[in-house]
Amino acid sequence: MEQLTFFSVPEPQPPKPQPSRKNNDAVTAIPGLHYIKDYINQDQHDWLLDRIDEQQWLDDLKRRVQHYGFKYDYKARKVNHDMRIGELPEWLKSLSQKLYEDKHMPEVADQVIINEYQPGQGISSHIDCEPCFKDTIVSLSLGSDCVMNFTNKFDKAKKIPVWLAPRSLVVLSGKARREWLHGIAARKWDEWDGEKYERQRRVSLTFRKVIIRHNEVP
Ligand SMILES: O=C(O)CCC(=O)C(=O)O
Repeated sequence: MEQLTFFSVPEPQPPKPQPSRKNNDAVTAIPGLHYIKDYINQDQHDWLLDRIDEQQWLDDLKRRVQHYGFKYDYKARKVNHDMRIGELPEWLKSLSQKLYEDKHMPEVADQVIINEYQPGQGISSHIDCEPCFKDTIVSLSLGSDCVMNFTNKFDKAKKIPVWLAPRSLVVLSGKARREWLHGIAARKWDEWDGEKYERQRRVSLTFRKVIIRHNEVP
């Protein structure tokens, strides 16, 4: 009887989400949306998160952010040559290059925003500034799973959730980028197939190519 104490009864595990089928539905319903599971491996994931956490976070929004390449002005919804920070750091440059080589972006990204979401934090539904950034926008998820909600710009009743797993990529181009808003509800859990999933800290890297109008180049 005493020996039983050496064996711990495994904690019941929360059900693991099975998102692929539903994301396949979303990918069919939203032209220009692509979801790539396991784009990076766990070591690359952990290495990236370590690099990110070595950098300075800005906390002028409700969530912490880091801007690379160009600073983006959320209030004015603009980015111009004066907002150039410089080249992407090496650890982001190689990833931008890989996204281009893997044909997820038609050009090498020159702007990256890193968002950190603690449980309870989100991002309001939006379409990324169209005059600021070229067509394809790619976001890589680290840390927690979460649900990103897509809402059709012409028919707000059309809402489609997409499950974003850590190490996955979501690619927005064409209609997915211009005709669907995307956002993450500010809450501590997500619901999927009738089950609730608690969120952990999530960090995302969003890659964009800035549009610089010629009259703005010094
Ligand atoms: O967290 C994400 O995956 C998306 C971030 C985003 O939509 C943005 O920075 O505009």
